[in-house]
Amino acid sequence: MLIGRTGAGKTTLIQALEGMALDYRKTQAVEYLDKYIDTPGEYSENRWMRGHLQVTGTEADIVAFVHCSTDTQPVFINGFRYFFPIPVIGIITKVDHPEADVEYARRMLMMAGVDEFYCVSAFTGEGLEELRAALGHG
Ligand SMILES: Nc1nc2c(ncn2[C@@H]2O[C@H](COP(=O)(O)OP(=O)(O)O)[C@@H](O)[C@H]2O)c(=O)[nH]1
Ligand SMILES: [Mg+2]
Repeated sequence: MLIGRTGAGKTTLIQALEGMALDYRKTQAVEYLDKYIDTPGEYSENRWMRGHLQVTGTEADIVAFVHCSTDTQPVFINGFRYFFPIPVIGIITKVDHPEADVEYARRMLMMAGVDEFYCVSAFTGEGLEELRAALGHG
């Protein structure tokens, strides 16, 4: 299950991991795909929706906290990792971007309690192999 703010690159990343054409579409609801659960950014942005993420997370094997490398504000509250009693990984997206600040994203994810990170670009394909392998989709 991928979580993170609207525009972080969750849906595009799933398309890239699945070898699909990248096609922008706003995610309006929880979407159950073959190997992924995609979530709307609002679920991560609004504190009253956090419970929805926890409930949906019970259907997942791994939760990925997706933090965009161009974000200059934290997305996840401190220790949010501990809301989920299953493995959590951090995914830092858009590393191809000229304004990417991977270290900031990594620090924010660490404050959320994440200690395993994957740096990816859906546009260039960087990091996708490692991520697929980590998800057991290699
Ligand atoms: N530079 C760059 N932009 C990306 C990348 N992945 C997604 N984007 C752009 O970020 C925007 C939001 O992507 P989307 O996948 O819809 O984000 P979501 O709301 O988290 O599902 C779109 O305009 C994408 O084209 C990437 O790897 N690099
Ligand atoms: Mg989306």
